[in-house]
Amino acid sequence: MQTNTNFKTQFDSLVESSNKILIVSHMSPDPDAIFSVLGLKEYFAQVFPNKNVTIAFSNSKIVWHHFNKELDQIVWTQNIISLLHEEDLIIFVDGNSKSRFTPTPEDLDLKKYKTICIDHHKQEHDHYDLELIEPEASATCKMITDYLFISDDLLTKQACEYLIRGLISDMGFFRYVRKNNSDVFLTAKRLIDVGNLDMEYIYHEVNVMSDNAFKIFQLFVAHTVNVKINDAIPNLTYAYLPKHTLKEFRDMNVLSADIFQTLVLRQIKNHPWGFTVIPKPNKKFRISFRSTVGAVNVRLICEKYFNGGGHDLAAAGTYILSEEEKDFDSEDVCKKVIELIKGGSVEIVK
Ligand SMILES: [Mn+2]
Repeated sequence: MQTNTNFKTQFDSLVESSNKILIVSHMSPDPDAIFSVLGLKEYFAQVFPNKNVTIAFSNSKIVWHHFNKELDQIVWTQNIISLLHEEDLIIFVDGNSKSRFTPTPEDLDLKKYKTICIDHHKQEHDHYDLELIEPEASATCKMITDYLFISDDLLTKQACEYLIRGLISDMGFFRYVRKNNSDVFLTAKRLIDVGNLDMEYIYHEVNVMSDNAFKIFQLFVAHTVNVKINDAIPNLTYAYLPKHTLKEFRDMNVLSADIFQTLVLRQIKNHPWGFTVIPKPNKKFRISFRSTVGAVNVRLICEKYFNGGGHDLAAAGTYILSEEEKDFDSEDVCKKVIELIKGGSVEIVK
């Protein structure tokens, strides 16, 4: 097992011996992915202010009303591999298999670089020179706080603000806390105390909706369906945005989907899990699941059918229309998802 100082020492010495560093996180980034890289950026500003560091995602730019300035400092590219020239160190965060970071994992030869991975996902992982992979950890932001920001002097207010947002997002504002991960409160306490943070403000800011986001939220509610599949599978709720909303709202729908998932999915009595479907460009749909203990393991579903992944209780992936499905709208995709779930076997989360 890694001790905190031990990991930091190894991390720092790999960084020290590198000239050009690339920090990447997973495609379809969630708040833990975004704030992990921003947290690392703060760490570098404190400890390695002169290192040449690039932060990038293989993803189109995310729209996030509060953090647009920060998001502009990130390189948003089709494929992070196109950025690799003189880089000698790659740091992977919030994912541990290279297929999470690039659409062409076969083109990324990890042996050509020094590599570090900090992550808390469960699946089979690739190998890195320095690995900190703890499936029980609540969030990558928590690991970065505990293992790198080991002294309070390193924790700027800015770092605390970033890291707490990633941490509470993966913890569903602490709804996922159980005996095995309740130490998340200790990390949260440190971030709140050192950063002098106010949770009420952060809760408001994370869940606040612009006029357009609220319109999307209303559309989700208008297209919500409760389903009973069969006796072996707990009832679920699904909701979708019709295809025509893509032009109108662009990237905003992901943000509203998040809020809808938090406020509605799993909150309808006897429907302990569910998913949302939103249209993306190029005949793609983003499928995002939420579940609860006693309901279905949604990570396995996303890995098996939707080329995605995540956690047992919160996971996402993509559905791409085949030639004969080219006229499908989001509702047809929802029915397809139900069909796949019905046809396969599901695992219940204990
Ligand atoms: Mn995470």
